[in-house]
Amino acid sequence: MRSSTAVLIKGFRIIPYGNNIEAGIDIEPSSQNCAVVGNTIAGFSLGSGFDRNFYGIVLGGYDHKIYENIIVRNLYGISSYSTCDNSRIYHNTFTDNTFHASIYYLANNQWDNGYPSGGNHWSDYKGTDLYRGTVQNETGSDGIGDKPYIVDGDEIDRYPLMKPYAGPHDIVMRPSISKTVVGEGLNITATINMTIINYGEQTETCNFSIRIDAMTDNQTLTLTSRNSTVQTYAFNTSSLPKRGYVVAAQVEPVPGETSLEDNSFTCNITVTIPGDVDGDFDVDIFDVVSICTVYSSKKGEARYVSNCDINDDEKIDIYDVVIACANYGQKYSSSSLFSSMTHATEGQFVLRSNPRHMAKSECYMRLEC
Ligand SMILES: [Ca+2]
Ligand SMILES: [Ca+2]
Ligand SMILES: [Ca+2]
Ligand SMILES: [Ca+2]
Repeated sequence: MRSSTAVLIKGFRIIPYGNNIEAGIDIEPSSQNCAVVGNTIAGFSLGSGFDRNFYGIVLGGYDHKIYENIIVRNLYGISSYSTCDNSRIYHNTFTDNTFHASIYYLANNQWDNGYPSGGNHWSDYKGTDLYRGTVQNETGSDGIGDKPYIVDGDEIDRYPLMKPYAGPHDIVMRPSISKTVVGEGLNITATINMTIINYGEQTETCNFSIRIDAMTDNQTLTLTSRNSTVQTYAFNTSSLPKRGYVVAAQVEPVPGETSLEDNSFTCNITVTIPGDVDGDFDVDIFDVVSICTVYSSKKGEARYVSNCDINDDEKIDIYDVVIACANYGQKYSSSSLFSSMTHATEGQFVLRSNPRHMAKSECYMRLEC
């Protein structure tokens, strides 16, 4: 765009066509007050041997708004002319660019839309999200990284998004389970934390439900924008026989929500032979190697793997190895989960469970061949 004022570029998929296309969108320094909204700008990084965008967007001039674009697989996601000031760039997704941004060192732009609206999603952002608020010092997740993202030089996104922007209504559930493999008879309680976060920009009321084996719980939650709550459950396994116990949780979508992949969660907590840290119902060399790989680590350290902490004392040491070695070679056949296998009709087998191992709701399953 050259000498353009108040031009809107919206909803395009922009890809290179021909060799050495320099930019997906080029806003020259003589332009002002334009908007680039909701486009996908997909180039190819250098070295691909095909058509390529060197730059997804080249930004120049003043007072533009660049938002809700997906900028992917370019050499530079966004670059700038030496005249490039007072534009606002937010709610974009930058992913798989060789360099996300290269901005003139004297440029002065805003790389977020303030709080709680937020900034951009950068695929190489490494920060965590434990805090909320305008200076990210209040306890609780909010979907915004706790530390700013350095765009280039002193151009900074103060509120980088933890996931690609998904519209003004988005509820996210983050699960955390203290152990998913537990030794039978070890009197261990798994802690299940489900963090439900309102990534959206309005107050939302949502229905949360969870099933942990036979236990169910339902909650109606009201969360203001960028606020979260943690639902905590304890699952004591001490008297439970060997098998998998289902944990299934979901948050019903709120009106207008489109990003649903993070609204539900399912996993198993497996009760098994003590020492079977990979949960495949045997204690073999793979389990011992898994423990040895993280040997001497403690809870809170990056190397610590809670399933390898067999006695659940928050450290992986000789006592865990001893438990595994004491049970080395033991196997628990999956067939013993079932009391009988009967031929029902041609092409079907009915497996009837041993009630000692299966919940009532899972008393049989049918395989159709
Ligand atoms: Ca945060
Ligand atoms: Ca969602
Ligand atoms: Ca195993
Ligand atoms: Ca231990």
